[in-house]
Amino acid sequence: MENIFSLKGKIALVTGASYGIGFEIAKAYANAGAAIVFNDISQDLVDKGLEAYHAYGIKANGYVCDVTDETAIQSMVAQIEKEIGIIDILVNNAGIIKRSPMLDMPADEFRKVIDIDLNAPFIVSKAVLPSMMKKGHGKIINICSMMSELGRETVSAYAAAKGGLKMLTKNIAAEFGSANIQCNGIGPGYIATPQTAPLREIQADGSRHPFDQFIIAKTPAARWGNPEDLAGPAVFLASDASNFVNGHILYVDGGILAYIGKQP
Ligand code: NAP
Ligand code: GCO
Repeated sequence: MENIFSLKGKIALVTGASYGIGFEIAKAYANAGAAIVFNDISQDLVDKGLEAYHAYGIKANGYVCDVTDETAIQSMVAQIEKEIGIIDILVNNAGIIKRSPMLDMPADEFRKVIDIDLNAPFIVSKAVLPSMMKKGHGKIINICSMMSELGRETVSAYAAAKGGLKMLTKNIAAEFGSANIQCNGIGPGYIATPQTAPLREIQADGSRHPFDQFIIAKTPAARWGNPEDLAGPAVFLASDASNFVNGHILYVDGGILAYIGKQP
């Protein structure tokens, strides 16, 4: 059984993986035997990421690349293929969120979230698919969200993007399944990373942030997730153990989607 979860001999590209969820997924892949390649938006972040991987004894390869820039992504993938090898596993992790009431959100902010959270996974997937097809196998894992299924005030752009990413996942599965390429999603619940730090800030009176308390009440596990909680599901979807799983969004949410919420 252990072998079917092994990533030995595989090359994994995780976008936006200098820290946060992407970093933990890449770390799990390295521990499962994969060679790690990641990108981030600045050299400073890539250097910080390389140091962080090194601290865990992982020799990662980092590239500065904005995932929304198709030309830059195409040349980064060509460079990776030349320097390291063909990408077997792609995790479209890079993402941002803008929290604002819809009526206060300028259209260009909405577009920026869609660009990074939805257009970029299309761009990066398109860059890696041709070589995966030539090689006869591949894994694409898109990092979706609770907002792939649910709406909430102030996250209109993010929910639209993550809902679209769910359907892009199903479409890549449909279009490339016959080439032995599996495309699935991971839908994390509320995870403690820099992206959600504003929702967990301790209040002036020392109490927990109201949203923090809300999430605890909405989560059967009665806790925020940690990036490490995503490691096992991510390894499963990148490994031979999931070769007949395609177009599936695996929610790793402590039970939020199954639960009406704790009665007041
Ligand atoms: P994070 O801490 O904000 O990390 C996001 C990463 O993506 C950062 O390294 C960021 O770099 C990078 N990035 C942003 N825009 C980029 C671009 N244009 N090109 C390249 N890299 C870019 O977020 P996270 O919490 O780890 O989330 C990672 C993914 O999980 C995101 O897709 C997020 O939507 C999703 N997710 C998060 C949660 C959660 O509760 N945290 C739950 C569900 C889904 P910079 O620092 O330069 O921006
Ligand atoms: C928010 C949070 C969420 C999480 C995640 C939940 O403001 O509601 O940032 O969107 O990031 O996507 O799955």
